Amino acid sequence: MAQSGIGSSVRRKEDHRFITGRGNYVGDMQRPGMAHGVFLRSPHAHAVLNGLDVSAALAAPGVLGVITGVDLAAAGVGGLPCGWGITGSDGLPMKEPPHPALAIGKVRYVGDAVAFVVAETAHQARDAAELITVDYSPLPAAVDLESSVAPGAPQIFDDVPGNLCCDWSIGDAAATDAAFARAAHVTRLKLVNNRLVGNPMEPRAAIAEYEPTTGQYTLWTTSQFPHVVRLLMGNFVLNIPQHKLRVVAPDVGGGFGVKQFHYAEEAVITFAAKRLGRALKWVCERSEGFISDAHGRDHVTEAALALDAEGKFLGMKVLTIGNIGGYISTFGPNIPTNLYAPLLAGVYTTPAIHCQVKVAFTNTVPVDAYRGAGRPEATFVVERLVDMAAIEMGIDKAEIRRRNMIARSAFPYQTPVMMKYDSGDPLGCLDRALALANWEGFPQRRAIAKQRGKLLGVGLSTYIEACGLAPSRIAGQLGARGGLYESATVRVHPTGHVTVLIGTHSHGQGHETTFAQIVAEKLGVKFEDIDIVFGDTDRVQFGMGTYGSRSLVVGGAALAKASDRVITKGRKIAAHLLEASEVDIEFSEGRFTVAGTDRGKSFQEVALAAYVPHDYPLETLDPGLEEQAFHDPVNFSFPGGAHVAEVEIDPDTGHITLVNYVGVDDVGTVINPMIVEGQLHGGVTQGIGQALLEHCVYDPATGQMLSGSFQDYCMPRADDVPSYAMKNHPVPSTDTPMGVKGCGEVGSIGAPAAVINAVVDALSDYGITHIDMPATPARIWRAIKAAEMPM
Ligand code: MCN
Repeated sequence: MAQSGIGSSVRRKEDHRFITGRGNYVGDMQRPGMAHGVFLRSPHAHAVLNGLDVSAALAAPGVLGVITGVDLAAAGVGGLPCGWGITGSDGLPMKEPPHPALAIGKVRYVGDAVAFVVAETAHQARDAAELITVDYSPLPAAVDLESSVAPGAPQIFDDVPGNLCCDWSIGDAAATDAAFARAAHVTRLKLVNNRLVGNPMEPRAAIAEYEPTTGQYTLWTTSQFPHVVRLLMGNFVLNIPQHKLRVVAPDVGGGFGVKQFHYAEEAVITFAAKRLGRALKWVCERSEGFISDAHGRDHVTEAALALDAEGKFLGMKVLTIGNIGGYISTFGPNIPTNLYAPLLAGVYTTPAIHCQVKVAFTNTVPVDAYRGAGRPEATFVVERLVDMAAIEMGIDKAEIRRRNMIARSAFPYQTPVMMKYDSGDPLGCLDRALALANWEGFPQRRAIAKQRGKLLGVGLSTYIEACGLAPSRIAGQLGARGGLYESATVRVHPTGHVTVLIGTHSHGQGHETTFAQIVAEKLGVKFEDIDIVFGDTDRVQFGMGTYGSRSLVVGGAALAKASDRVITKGRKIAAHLLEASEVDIEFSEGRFTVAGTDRGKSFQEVALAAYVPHDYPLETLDPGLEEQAFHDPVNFSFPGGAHVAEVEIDPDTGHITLVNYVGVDDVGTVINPMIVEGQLHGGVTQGIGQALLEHCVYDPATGQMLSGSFQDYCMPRADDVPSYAMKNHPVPSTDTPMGVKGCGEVGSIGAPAAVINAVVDALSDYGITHIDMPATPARIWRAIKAAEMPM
């Protein structure tokens, strides 16, 4: 069809309002009589909270009220629920201590909120918060991840011995031991997956309002899943009936996972709006976001790969400690377990894998999903191990991968760690990426760089991702406390214009464009005549939201299904109008025709007839043209690819330049190539940020965050990255309608290992075999000095 259908690089509809400053963000919104709130947060990582004296704050100018954890408990407010309960290898459920919205009895990380102060202005609220006296008795803190689960560590929760939320495992331990016993070579590696702060452009914010005459609450919040916030907050925390609670997530300026949790601030502000009888606004400051937005990654891993003499992988063993911080965030324990370990097979035929994960509490900000969530961590382990094995066994790094890759013809492929990959072409992606990177020409480039006194390194990473979260049945078996389907309604107006109501949430991914493309393609309606509505629980039926690169794979599939239902009904109406049998009606390019004739009706004529049914058989055909569909995927979606990075290092300073980056990615059928490319660029940049720049650092003794601002936490900027060359290598999914696979996270999955493998390659003359992320100039320089071997 049309130039705006599937496969065309239509310009993003939504960008007009964004680039002209007409976006509708929570922070900019005003409500009548609105007052402002700020949170007072703990300066201690771990302390007994003996009590708060709020009298001076209450007497301060403009102050309307102060809410504490004791007030919430007295009002029967519940703790924040966890959406995913995992089970340990001992068969016992994870330890799930209470997570009060405002701390009570104890604080468990720097940033744990202890009071909410409301005043006429935000400045007054901030000044008043400083007048609150909090009686803390500081305690030793468990901050360093490895020591937090070691004997003698400070106990964060009395009933969670050893700070262990769960000791979880997957895979066949005996088969893996047997594989190691017959190995010709074993490669071992210990690595850290560095802790990251999401830092979306728009900090979190919320406005809450309560209408006493109707008992209706409204919460505007920067959320990736407003319906789930309504369900979790209404049902579990505040006990508000769902029909009395409207949650709106309007334009949201980036989320990257950080906005996919139900946060304490949402519940507290909603509670306070009713109690104080005013509309209330809270806007998170950037520095506050560092200590209150859920963080990502943060693993310490020991891994081993067993190989035969030819470099064939026989088995892999992984022991990971995954940090979940001071409390369980909405999906916290699911990330270092279910979203991590089942991806440890990568794109390889490794027959035996065993992974044990110790999910650990620490006195740090809760850790949850961040772009890629678990899957970049898995890819990093696999691809670092494979590179090291190649070095140790003297096999070319591309060749060792080729020897072990799953052949295209072997799909669908069942791995030993649960996943059944439906489709893919790892070798095809690898070969194209190597060609794009001019892999063969690298030795020459390295020699030239050496003449200039520079160290050149090239790094390769393949990956496969499980996204499109998730088949409800499988998710349920893995501990999800709800299904993960998606819903869409296609509302055709009498004029043939279309409004789509969908349960996903676009906060940068361009759904207003790509979803309109799907409908344009299906119904033959002009792209401009289709609007996509999301993010409002009063307008949209239900939805699970956007994360895990699920929106197209799951939401888009629901949309395609609902569109097909519109065509089915349209066919009945057309048959009636054309006095033909329904089976003889064909639909193509926006026109219903009687097969074999030129008699037909346009989609618009049929839509009008649906609403103006003069001579309709009303007993068999309802008026109107609106259809709804829910889609529950049958499998995860498995995009994959190969990325190559080339870095240049100055051995005198450790300064590192990323000189080239290429990627060949299989995201199945592509709806909008330009948007996909943008998504890949964004993901790759975040992966590079993790590899080279970003690091959330805590003082291990005090639990104070040492990197709590952009002065100390280095986000990637345009001049840190080269122009990328990304190519699409589509292998349509066989388990997903339209053959699509997710693309929103793949870049962040492929990039870290490609970059670190390149850094290690550049430093190979020094015998350096590993460097932890971020590979900053200081770290590289120290590694060179420690190697004590001149060029
Ligand atoms: N698409 C396509 N063809 C494909 C795959 C996707 O045209 N084969 C399009 C989709 O229709 C959609 C976009 O690409 O417009 C991303 O699709 P998808 O892979 O379904 O991912 P989601 O829309 O579910 O977005 C979630 C994903 C995640 S998990 C994070 S984190 C992330 C990301 O998207 N956060 C982002 N990309 C982001 N981009 C921006 N600008 N801001 C964020 O917060």
